[in-house]
Amino acid sequence: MPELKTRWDIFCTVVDNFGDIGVTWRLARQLVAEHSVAVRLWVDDLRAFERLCPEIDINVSQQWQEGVEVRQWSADWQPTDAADVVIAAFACQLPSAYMDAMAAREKPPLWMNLDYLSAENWIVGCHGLPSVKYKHVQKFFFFPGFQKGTGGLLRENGLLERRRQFQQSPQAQREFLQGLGVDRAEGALLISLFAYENTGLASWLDTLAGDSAPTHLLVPEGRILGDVERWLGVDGLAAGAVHARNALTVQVLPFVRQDQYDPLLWSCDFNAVRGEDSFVRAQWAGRPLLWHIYQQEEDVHLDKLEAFLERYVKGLSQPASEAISGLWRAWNAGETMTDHWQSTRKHWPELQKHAEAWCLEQALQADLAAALVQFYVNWI
Ligand code: TRH
Repeated sequence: MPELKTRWDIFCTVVDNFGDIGVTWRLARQLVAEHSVAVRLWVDDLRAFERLCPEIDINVSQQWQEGVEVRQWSADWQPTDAADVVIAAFACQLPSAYMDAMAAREKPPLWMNLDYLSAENWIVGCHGLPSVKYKHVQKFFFFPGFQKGTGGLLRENGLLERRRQFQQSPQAQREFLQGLGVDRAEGALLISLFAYENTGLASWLDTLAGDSAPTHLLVPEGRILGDVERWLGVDGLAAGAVHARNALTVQVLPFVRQDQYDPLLWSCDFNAVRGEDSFVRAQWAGRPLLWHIYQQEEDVHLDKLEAFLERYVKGLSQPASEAISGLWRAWNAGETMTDHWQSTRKHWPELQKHAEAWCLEQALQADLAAALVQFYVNWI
């Protein structure tokens, strides 16, 4: 008799942007590909999903993508049986009929809340703890993180090896970039820019334009384009646009599918990223990065920024640590970037080495999908 696969349900509400679906789609695929479990991914907004995975048919309520059963999570919930493992991503509220279905199972499911990523220390104490109960079904906290005792980070099998091969092959990089219409100018520093609106951008672009060395800036279509337009003094920037200002070439890219975003990060010397998933992917790229953190009420995101920086700069010399921290703080405050960028460039080789070392250190932890499966195994 074939062994019955464990069934997992992942619930995702798209609050805004792409991080919620970005994380859950990545996790769902990895669980299927590497842990042979059956996954249903319930998503309330297939339009956001379609940007990451253009094969998604937004008019279909049930479809299979890369082995994952994708279900439209509509307001009008149809009765369905509960899975063995239930993940509510980012504290989303499950349909009440589904919670009843969980409680009606002979053996209740393992129910977890997959939380937001944070480098703060308190998450170690909370990871894996019981949370609320619905009837007799216990919910658990599951915290991704950068340190031992957390749920780790999403990292597919062989990711770093694929990245290394790509970065060692100028031809693979050239072909990939050419596919996006990018012809990298000889000797230019290649930077990708994915960020929220940012008043500090103009000063950074001024600095890059006035530099003695050339920079080629790649900007996937998104929220930062308005600031780029204002700086360039043009309207209606769209994918394909290329504008040169002194030493700086700005090129707008299409928003690439999620599996193409990795090679874009791997190709660049420096990546400006945001939110959660792109932030983690830039770390796996092994290159220096700049994080635009997702803003939260009462500025609690600033504590998260500092918690990450405190961890990240360990092992850097004092001046390099101050340079990169200063750059990140200025970016997240929307302040002038000039001096911070210049100081960062002074410590470039050290920051490059450090980015690779940080990546390897993080890869020593179990990845998040494996940690979830292990949590389930320990729980049974
Ligand atoms: O889009 P984000 O800002 O997402 C979020 C959400 O706002 C969420 O509500 C919030 O809680 C979280 O941030 C912290 O940034 P993030 O997380 O990096 O997600 C972006 C996704 O888009 C990621 O999976 C990478 C992907 N992406 C592409 O697939 N193609 C692209 O061209 C780019 C630029 C990104």
